Amino acid sequence: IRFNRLLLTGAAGNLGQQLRPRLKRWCSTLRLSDRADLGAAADDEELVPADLADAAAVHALLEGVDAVVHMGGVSTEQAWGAILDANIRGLVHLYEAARAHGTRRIVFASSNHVTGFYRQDQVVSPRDPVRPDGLYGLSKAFGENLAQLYWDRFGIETVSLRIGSSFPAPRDRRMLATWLSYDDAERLVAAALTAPVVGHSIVYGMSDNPLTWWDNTPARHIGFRPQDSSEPFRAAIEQRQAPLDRNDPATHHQGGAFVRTGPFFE
Ligand code: 15L
Repeated sequence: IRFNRLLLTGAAGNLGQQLRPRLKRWCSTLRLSDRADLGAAADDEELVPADLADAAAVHALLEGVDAVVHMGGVSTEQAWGAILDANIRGLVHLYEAARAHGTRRIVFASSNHVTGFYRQDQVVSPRDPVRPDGLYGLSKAFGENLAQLYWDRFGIETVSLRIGSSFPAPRDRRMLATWLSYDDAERLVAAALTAPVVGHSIVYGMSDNPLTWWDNTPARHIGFRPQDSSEPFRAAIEQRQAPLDRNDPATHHQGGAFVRTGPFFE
């Protein structure tokens, strides 16, 4: 499938920067957006800076867009005001603009923190109840529910990606389970964009790691086949990282330190 115009939000972010050159093969024009600086436009790129909290700006952003890869928004536990603006208001603005402009599909960067309060001795599937580990995870659960509503009422398709930890390499023991390589992140987004029928589907984003807390079998129809693994990094991480503190809730829960991080409503 080839889109005429594909929008990548959060294009200046960690994953957005990785996806920017990799999404070009799926579209004639790649529209890039962020609040932060996007550099210069390459061939077949359009730069449209926008703040997700600005409804009019987001409305204009979606004009002429066939599909969206929504990496924009707050990506860590932060003050409630920032989460409210970008991840709650911003998502409503995005879906309303998609409805107004007839956008067909949105690939939504959700997060494993939607289910971060499950324990590390539980295997969770996209069908299990959510269990956010903070306001950030809660905002991503809202996003998934919003996506479901816009599919049920308006026929806009979404794949919600519950991304694990997408970095150049796993950084600690937890990421041996949650790591998603950049190449696998590209495979995940490509599968979510091109799977023929998705309605609203939820899929966990992790590489082919030997140890996993997530069961993606309900999302097999998306056709995501990770090819990388955290295994080659295991020995070095186990040697480097101090033994885990059994009294720390971060040791027991899938969300790791997110279960005890953040200003909350202060
Ligand atoms: C996330 O949702 C964050 O965006 C990312 O920065 C990582 O912290 C990741 O989760 C994780 O769980 O490791």
